[in-house]
Amino acid sequence: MSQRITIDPVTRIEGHLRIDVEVEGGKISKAWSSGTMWRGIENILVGRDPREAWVFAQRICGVCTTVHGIASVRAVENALDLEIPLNAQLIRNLIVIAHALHDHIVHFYQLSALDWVDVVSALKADPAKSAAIAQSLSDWPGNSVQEMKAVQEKLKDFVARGQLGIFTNGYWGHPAMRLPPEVNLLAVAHYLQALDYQRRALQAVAVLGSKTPNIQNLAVGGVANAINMDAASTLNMNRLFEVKARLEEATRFVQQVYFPDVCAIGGMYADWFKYGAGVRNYMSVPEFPTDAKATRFDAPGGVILNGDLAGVKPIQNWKDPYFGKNVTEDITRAYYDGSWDKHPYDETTDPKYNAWDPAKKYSWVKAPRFEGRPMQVGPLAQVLVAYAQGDALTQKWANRCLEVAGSVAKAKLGPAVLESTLGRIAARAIRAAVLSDLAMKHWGLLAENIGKGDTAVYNEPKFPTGTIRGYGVHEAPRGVLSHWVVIENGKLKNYQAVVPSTWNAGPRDGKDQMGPYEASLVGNPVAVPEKPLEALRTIHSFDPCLACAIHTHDAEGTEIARVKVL
Ligand code: NFE
Ligand code: MG
Repeated sequence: MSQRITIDPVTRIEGHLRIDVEVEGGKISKAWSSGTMWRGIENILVGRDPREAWVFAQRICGVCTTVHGIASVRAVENALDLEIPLNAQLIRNLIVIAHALHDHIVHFYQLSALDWVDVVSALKADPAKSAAIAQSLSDWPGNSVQEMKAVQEKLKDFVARGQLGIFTNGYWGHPAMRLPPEVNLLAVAHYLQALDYQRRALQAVAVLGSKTPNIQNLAVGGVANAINMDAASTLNMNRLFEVKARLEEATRFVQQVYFPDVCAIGGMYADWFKYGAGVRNYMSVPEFPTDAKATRFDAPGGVILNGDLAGVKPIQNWKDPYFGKNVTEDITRAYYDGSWDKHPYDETTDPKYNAWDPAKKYSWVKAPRFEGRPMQVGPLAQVLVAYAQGDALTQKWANRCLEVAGSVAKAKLGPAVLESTLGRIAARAIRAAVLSDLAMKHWGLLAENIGKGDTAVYNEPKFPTGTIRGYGVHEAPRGVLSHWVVIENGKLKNYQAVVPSTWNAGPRDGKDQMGPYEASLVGNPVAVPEKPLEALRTIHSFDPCLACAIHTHDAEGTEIARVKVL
């Protein structure tokens, strides 16, 4: 007999997501992913000046604010064929890297680790053993016996006062939780330290962007950071070194804590390399240009179909028609007026809500397609596409992680195991480690270019009469982001954002092809239907951001179990 479970809302994510699954014989047989809110920022942009679009677009999300600003200015620059100065590229790159380091640290510790780490079990740990395990993984100074003891005391105190706070509703003691108490304690210690180090990465964003969230320094044509080494209120030596110091702190945390934790804990849950692959088409776009014209990139883009790494097809640059021509969005199963699959330039966004109905329309998220196919985007796609193209940094960190996980699991692990729930989490740590190396490189490129006396940051845009079109791509923390603009006589006529969580969280399409969340859930085990921890593991591995994906409705269904979870 099959059993229906509705998880609504899915929490420890940004926004409102509902997941429905059918469980048969302890395994998920069917799944539906529904975004349950609609905001309409694309429609707000129509009629506006393209130079100010980024300020509004950045408000699409409170988590990845910067990325929508970046994609927006790149879209307008693409439509104008406007080159920006090298300093502007590099300052944008540094903001993007710093923001992503913060985002990845938060994803693992705050948003997904507690699906694997049992906080309550940490009370039983021997702090000396925890410290010894932590010290065997890296020489991070926060791995001392005193640190582990202090964290355990803090936890004991919470529990004694009946105040587990944000930890209250976790699935503690669930049979799928399998770490020894000592590993749980070290992970809780790092959870608390992560709160501090993610903040340091964001401080670098704030120095370059004037504030965060929602940076202020972007412009169509470049950035608004005046560069003058001799002035107090500009980007000067002090501020450059402030950025460097914060990036170094975040880098240390990523390389000495986040990366080793994920790879070692991954090895202890190695069976989760078997579940959650789902859609095995992957896409990423090139990122981190190292020249003003954006012809060379430090992270490659490309497409992999059906998990065929050897057949990877590159996306060369931000104007490559292979990407620009082949993206569509399908609304057959989404709450918009009509039933079509259209290129973003030709799309409309006409909200039309019907009751949640898995046989018809059931989500506010549109279903993006590439050459008609669902695509998985995100760190896993970034890592596989880069690995398959021989990217040295990605290969270095991916191989290191697979070695650590393999030695803990006592198995030989190749990159193919990354196509899984656990692989998605590992890929994020691998990507973060790659970014941490790139942080120093791009800081050096900026310092060197300024050292040559180049202070240019802006080229003024000029809008022609008539119609122009363009798209801006960005490899955001959750994957491929693209903004598409149609500009008529200097005003926005159409604005479409096709966002990472839209690619991954989207519903079925006109051909009934499932989206990545849905496909990845099918086959997952569920030990206790009232506590569907395993489904959450897979969904959280994508780090859903529904504010991004849909740019409040709550449907009532008939179900056996309806659960709210931490
Ligand atoms: Ni709101 Fe974002 C975008 C998504 S960054 S978090 O764009 O999805 O990954
Ligand atoms: Mg959109």
